[in-house]
Amino acid sequence: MSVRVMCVGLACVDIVSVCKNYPEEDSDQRVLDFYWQKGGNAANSSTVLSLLGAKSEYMGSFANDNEMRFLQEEFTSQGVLTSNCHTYDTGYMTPTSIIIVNSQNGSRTILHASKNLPEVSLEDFKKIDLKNYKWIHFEGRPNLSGSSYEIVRMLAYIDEYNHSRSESEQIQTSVELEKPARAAELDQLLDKANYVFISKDYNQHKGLNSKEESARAFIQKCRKGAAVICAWGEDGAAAMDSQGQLVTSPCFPPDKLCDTLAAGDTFNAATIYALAQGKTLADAITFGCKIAGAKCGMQGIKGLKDVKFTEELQLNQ
Ligand SMILES: Nc1ncnc2c1ncn2[C@@H]1O[C@H](COP(=O)(O)OP(=O)(O)O)[C@@H](O)[C@H]1O
Ligand SMILES: *[C@@H]1O[C@H](CO)[C@@H](O)[C@H](O)[C@H]1NC(C)=O
Ligand SMILES: *[C@@H]1O[C@H](CO)[C@@H](O)[C@H](O)[C@H]1NC(C)=O
Ligand SMILES: *[C@@H]1O[C@H](CO)[C@@H](O)[C@H](O)[C@H]1NC(C)=O
Ligand SMILES: CC(=O)N[C@H]1CO[C@H](CO)[C@@H](O)[C@@H]1O
Repeated sequence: MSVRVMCVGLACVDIVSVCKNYPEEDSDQRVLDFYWQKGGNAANSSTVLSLLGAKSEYMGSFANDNEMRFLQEEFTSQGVLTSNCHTYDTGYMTPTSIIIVNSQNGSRTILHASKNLPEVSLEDFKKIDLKNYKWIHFEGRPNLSGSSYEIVRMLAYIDEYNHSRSESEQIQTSVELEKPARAAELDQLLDKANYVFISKDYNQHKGLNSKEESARAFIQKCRKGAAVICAWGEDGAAAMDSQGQLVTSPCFPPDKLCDTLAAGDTFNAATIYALAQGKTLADAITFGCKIAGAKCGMQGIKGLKDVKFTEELQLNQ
């Protein structure tokens, strides 16, 4: 079944050097490996959605530089549409992270460069034809535009659209609150979407110590009819709907743990994929944990394309 899902947020380029040791300052050495990789929460989740078989679209801002062309090629080869991205012409730079991996112990030192690329605005968003979408997911991004919080405005715009549509034509919305440092702004999104994904970091920053406790605390802040979903690393995930019904899933560890980066983006994408197909909250987070667990057994996310929905990964087992 093919459902069209859009993820709004950041795409960036990770420029990775894998070194024998962490380099000494002012030294000169060869690296063991070097590669570029597409990153950013929304970019990763839209890619996972496509790999799972959804019709997937990414919306974000593009600069007009080589890094953006790399990102676009990656999206295209992974089957993710990007035709509604606003490209800023000259003087803007794609957000980039220089990552130094120490091969001795896998430590990653990250140098973020994010200069001036504007966030997606309501004005850009209004150009899309909402009737093409079943689900729109927002990565909780900072509120940088001065007088208005564009994500709040985009969510309100979707609500307004939904208002005049029959239930089957309405668009489901979700937001992800991930970075505790942005809590003051991101908290504003809690009561603005139908599904709210809250990361373990974010919950712990609020003094919440388990997935169940987190779901119970945050559902109070969500709007009527909404659900909250809390992933909790090796402890799986929990979710609660607005009737206060709690559901949980354990984690599904791979045979051999390989790489847990982007596990959260994968969990969000797989859970949305299942929900968009009408699965229950309990089945959806279980599917999310299964796919995220499979991801942890591979390097990166591209291998998810080959994860067959074997019996173990069936939605309704
Ligand atoms: N070590 C692990 N083994 C298996 N699954 C895992 C592991 N770590 C995370 N996951 C899965 O990924 C989901 C998201 O993990 P989490 O650590 O919360 O994400 P992130 O750190 O990327 O925000 C979890 O709900 C779980 O299902
Ligand atoms: C890796 O080793 C470096 C020293 O070379 C140390 O500073 C760092 O904390 C280690 N990181 C991890 C994740 O073990
Ligand atoms: C953030 O958004 C609010 C509107 O919700 C606005 O009043 C405020 O000025 C914004 N702050 C910043 C730093 O952009
Ligand atoms: C996006 O996914 C890549 C793996 O494909 C990962 O290395 C990167 O850290 C992820 N980015 C984020 C923001 O999680
Ligand atoms: C699916 C969905 O989000 N529906 C909402 C659309 O917006 C109206 C308000 O205008 C809500 O009542 C619906 O729940």
